Amino acid sequence: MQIPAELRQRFTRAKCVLALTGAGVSAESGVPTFRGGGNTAVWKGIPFDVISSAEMLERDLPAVWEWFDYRRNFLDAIVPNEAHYEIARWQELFPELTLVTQNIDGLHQKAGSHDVIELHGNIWRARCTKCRFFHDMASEAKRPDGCLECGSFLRPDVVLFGEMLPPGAFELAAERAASCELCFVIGTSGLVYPAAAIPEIAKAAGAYVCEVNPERTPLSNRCDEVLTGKAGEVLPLFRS
Ligand code: BJW
Repeated sequence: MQIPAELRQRFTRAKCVLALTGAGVSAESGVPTFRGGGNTAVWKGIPFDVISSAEMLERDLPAVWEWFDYRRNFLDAIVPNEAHYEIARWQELFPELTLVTQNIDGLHQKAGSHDVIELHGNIWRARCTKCRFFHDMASEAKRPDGCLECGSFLRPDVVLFGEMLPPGAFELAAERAASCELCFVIGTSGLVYPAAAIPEIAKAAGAYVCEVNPERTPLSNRCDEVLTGKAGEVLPLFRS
């Protein structure tokens, strides 16, 4: 594949770029996506949109923890791939780069990206259900049993279906989307809102929007360019 001339020219000249990433960017690291390949992730017979929901948290917090503990253990051995590293390099390339991710795995940060806007939280943090105190679990072998501040129940600091996004996260991403020249949509099915509105906001404000995905998505038709392929293979092509 070759990067089309117009996109390459825009990439070379751009000063203000935004990238929205989703589960597909971590796929080449071995992290399963939620909906890829015609399948939907299932945990012990429970579809992920049921186990990862506000309703389930209310009904069965230990089951939700079991699902997230399993995933943290799995992610512990996972390392970033070329796509994460390439996006991290873009920080040096563009005067302004905003990285907005729906991923909770922390792999962008592991690859060196900073100031990442995490729309759906981070699996390596817990937060108190009462006082909202945050607990970093990345450096701890064992998850604390209760809040170290007030003793109340802890929950994963991730955004489940039916929950609000972290205060200010979407607003900041939307503001950056409205002022970027070039917007990349990488490895997301574009089905989950409000995250999927980010490229729409960028497009409406005049940005050139480029999707990178092996499959077409509901966003594809509204993009100026669709690069069909894996992020870890496509993104390095911008360097050659
Ligand atoms: C590759 C690749 C490779 C493979 N390279 N690519 C408007 C309309 C209808 C419904 C709603 C709406 N607005 C809000 C809603 C409700 C809901 C929603 O959007 N539902 C839709 C599914 C219909 N949204 C919410 O509930 C959100 N909250 C909210 O709106 O609050 C206000 C509110 C409150 C109360 C009531 C109503 C509204 C919160 C959404 C939170 C999503 N959380 C999850 C789980 C996080 C925790 C966990 O991990 O368990 O976040 S869901 C899951 O989907 C996860 C992801 O971040 C998110 C997006 O998925 P993503 O990243 O796109 O992954 P996939 O698997 O879908 O796609 C992978 C893609 O990669 C595919 O396209 C592949 O082809 C591609 N790929 N290999 C590049 N190598």
